[in-house]
Amino acid sequence: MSKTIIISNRLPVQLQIDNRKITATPSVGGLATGMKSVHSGGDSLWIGWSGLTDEEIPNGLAPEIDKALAKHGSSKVSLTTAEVDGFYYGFSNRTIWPLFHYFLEYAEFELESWNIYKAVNQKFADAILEKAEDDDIIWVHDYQLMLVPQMVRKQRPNVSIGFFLHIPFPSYEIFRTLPWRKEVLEGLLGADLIGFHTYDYERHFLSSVRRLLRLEVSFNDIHLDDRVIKVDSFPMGIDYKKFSDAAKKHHENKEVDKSELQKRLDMHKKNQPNAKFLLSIDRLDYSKGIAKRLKAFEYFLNENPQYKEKVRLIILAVPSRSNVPQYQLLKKEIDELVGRINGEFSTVSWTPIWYFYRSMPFENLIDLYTSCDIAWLTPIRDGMNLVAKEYIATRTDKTGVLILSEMAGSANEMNESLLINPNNFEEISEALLQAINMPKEEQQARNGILQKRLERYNVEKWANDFMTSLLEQKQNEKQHKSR
Ligand code: GDG
Repeated sequence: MSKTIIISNRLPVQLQIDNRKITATPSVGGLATGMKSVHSGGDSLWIGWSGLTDEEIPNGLAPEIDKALAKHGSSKVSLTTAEVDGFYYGFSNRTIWPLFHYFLEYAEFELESWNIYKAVNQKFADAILEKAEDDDIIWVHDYQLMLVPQMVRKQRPNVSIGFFLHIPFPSYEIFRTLPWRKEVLEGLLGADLIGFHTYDYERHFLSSVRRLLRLEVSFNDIHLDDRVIKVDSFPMGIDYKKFSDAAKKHHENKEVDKSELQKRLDMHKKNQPNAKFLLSIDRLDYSKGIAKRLKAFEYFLNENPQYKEKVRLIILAVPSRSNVPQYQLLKKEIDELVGRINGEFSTVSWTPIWYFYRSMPFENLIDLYTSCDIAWLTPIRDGMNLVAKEYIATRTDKTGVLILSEMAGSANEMNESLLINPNNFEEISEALLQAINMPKEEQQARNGILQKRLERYNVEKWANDFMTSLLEQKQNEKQHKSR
C-alpha cells in the first residue's frame, strides 16, 4: 500500500526535554491542522527538523526522541548548529526570504551558505529516500527545501512528488538576480505538481522557467524530457471551524473565566464605548510592514486630530528570526516608533498604542480578534496572510472591518475588505476613516460574504485539492508516457 510522506523544515510536534524526560506535543499551527486529513492513520509520515540541533540534544537521548516523534507519525532530520546557521538563518532567511519578498537590498548572495543549503536539502532528501517506496506520495513544503524534489526524483524516478511554496514567487526580473537561479528551478522541477498561493506567483514561476531554462510551457504544463510538470494555484485556507467555535465559546465565557487581557479590554470599552480598537498581528518581519503601519498611524492622528482618544492600536509582534541582523534592526525601529508616537500623543487617559512583543496563547489571540473593531494588516509582501482570514472567522455577529494590503496573497480572495496599498498613507488614512465610520449593516454584509467563502475553502479543502491534483497529474503522466 502506498503511503504519504510530508516534508517541511519543522516537524508538527513540539519537543520538550526536562531532566532527560521527553514530551512531544502536536503543534497547533495552520499547516499542521491543514495536513491532519493527509497526515493521519498509520499510512503517513512527516519528516522534518525537530527544532533541536545535534549539540542541544543531551547525550544518548536521540533514540528516545525518535521514539517520542514516531508516536506522532514523525521522523527527524538531524542538523548541527552550523547547518542550521547556514541553511536556515543563512540561505533560507538571508537570501531566499528577502529576495522572494522583493527586498533585494537585504538579499545576501554567499557561496558558503548556498553550499550548506544544498547539503542540508540533500540530508532531507536522504531521509525521504530511506523511507520512500516507488508508489509513495511525497509532499514537500516551502522555500527551505526547494532542491529536495529533484534530489528525490534522481533516485526514485517513479515516485509522486508535490511541492507547495508558502511565500510569494517573485517576478522574473527579481528572481533572475539569484546566482543559483537555474539550480533552484531545476530543483523544483523534480516535482510532478508545483503549487502556489496565487495565480500571479504561478505566472511568475512559469515565466522564469521559460526564460531561464528555455523549456516548453503549454498553459500551466511544463515539458521536461519525457515528463510533464503541472503548475497551479491553491490558495491556503484556515481551520474555519476552530476559529469560529473558539469565538462562540469565548462569548459564552462567564466573568470569572475571562482572561486578564479580556477584562482590560472590556474595561476600556466600558469607559469609552465609542472608541475603536485597531488590531495588527504579525511575526516581527520586515515583509509585514509594521514600521510603515506605525508611521501611517502617526500620519492618521496628525491629519485627523478629532480621533485622538477615540482610537487605540494594539500591535502584537511575535518574535521571529531574532539572530538575523535585519530583524534586530527592525525591532529597534519599531520600539522607537512606538515610543515616539506614544510620547507625542498620549494623554493621562489614553495611550494610542499597546505594543506586545511576544507570542500569546491561542485564547488571548481569540480575545483580541473578537474584541477589536478593525483588523489592520498592511504587509509590504505576504504569500497569503492567514491572520486576515482568522479575524473574519471569529466575527460571530459579522461585525468588524478588515483593512488589508493588496500585496497579501489573501487580498485576491477578500475583495469585500478595504484593500489598500501599504505605501500610500493618504489611502490608508481614508480607509481608517471609512472603517471607523462604517455602518454595522455594511460590515455585516461584507463579512457575511467573506465568511461563506472562508468556510467553504478551508484548510482541509486546500490540502485535499492539492493531493487530488497531484494524483491526477501522476495518472496523466503515466498515460502520456505509455502513448
Ligand atoms: C507564512 C507566509 C502564509 C500569530 N501570532 C500568534 C499566533 N499566530 C498565528 C496566526 C496565524 C499564523 O501564526 C501566522 O500566519 P501568517 O499567514 O499570517 O504568516 P507567516 O507566519 O508569515 O506564514 C504567509 C503562511 O506561511 C501559510 O502559507 O500565509 O504568507 O509568510 O495562524 O494565528 N498564534 C498564537 N499566538 C500568537 O501570538 N497562538
